[in-house]
Order: sequence, then C-alpha cells, then structure tokens
Amino acid sequence: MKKIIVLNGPNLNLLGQREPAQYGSHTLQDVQVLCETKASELGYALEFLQSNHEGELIEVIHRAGRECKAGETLGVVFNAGAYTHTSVALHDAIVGAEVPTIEIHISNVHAREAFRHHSYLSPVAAGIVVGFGVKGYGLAMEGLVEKFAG
Ligand code: CA2
Repeated sequence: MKKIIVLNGPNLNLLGQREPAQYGSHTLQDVQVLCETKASELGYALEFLQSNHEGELIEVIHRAGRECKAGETLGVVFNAGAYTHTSVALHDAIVGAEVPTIEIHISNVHAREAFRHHSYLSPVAAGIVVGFGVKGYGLAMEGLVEKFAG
C-alpha cells in the first residue's frame, strides 16, 4: 500500500501540554490517531514522525523524494513548526528531493506575530492549510491525494 508521510518539526511534541489557546488541547499522539484514521479512509498507509532537529527533517524529505520516485510514497504533509519561518535548508530540500509537499499549520500564522507571516516553504509547497486546528492535518492529507493520486 502506498504511504503518506506526516512530518512534524520542532516543539510539536509539546502539543496539548501548553498554549491551548493557540494550538488546542490535542496531543501529538491524538494527531497521529487522526492521521491514521484519515490515511485508512483514503486508502493509504501512514508514516508519522516528529523531530526537533533540522538535519533530521532534511533527511526525511530526501528519503521521501526517493520513495516517491520508487512509487512507494505519495508525498509529505509537513508542519515544520518555527523552521517554517527560518529554514532555507528545508526549502532547498523540498526542491532538491522533488517531493510533493503540503504545508500545514495548526494556528493561523497570518493572524499572529509578523515573524510568522513569512514562510520559506510556501513557495515550494503544492498547497497550504493554515488555521484549522489539528483537523488541518486531515485536510492536508485529502489535498495531497486530490492533487497527486494517479
Ligand atoms: O501553527 C502551527 O502549526 C505552527 O507551525 C506551530 C509552531 C510555530 O512556531 C509556527 O509559527 C506555527 C510551534 C510548534 C508548537 O509549539 C508549542 C510550544 C509550546 C506548547 C505547545 C506547542
């Protein structure tokens, strides 16, 4: 069965523990369950990952690109956390790996501090889901399938 990778960046392991006004009260474990349910509805397997390390996120993007070319993976749903606003390296990884990527943010980053308004990922993402809470992960997975399933 083909796979969707859901990739989470720095501090998303803290979800549900603090800042409920911004991110809700769901934990990352809850998000994984939501994504597993959505993946099976859509007819895909799921790989769900979180890392606080930029280099590890880059390695996953590179591997995802190889798996996409091999027909094993459809693409990546990526919440890069704060690296969204800082990382040219993640931008370059998505371009270099040629991996279909949907950018997702739990909060509406455009309604928050100015430093969250710019994303290095948006210009190279196939689509963006912002501000729908953790349900956005499911919406992003649907969008990935809508756009890239053969
Ligand atoms: O809204 C989103 O999904 C973000 O990607 C979340 C990031 C933030 O830096 C982005 O601007 C928008 C933050 C990740 C979660 O950080 C937490 C920190 C404390 C408690 C709970 C989560």
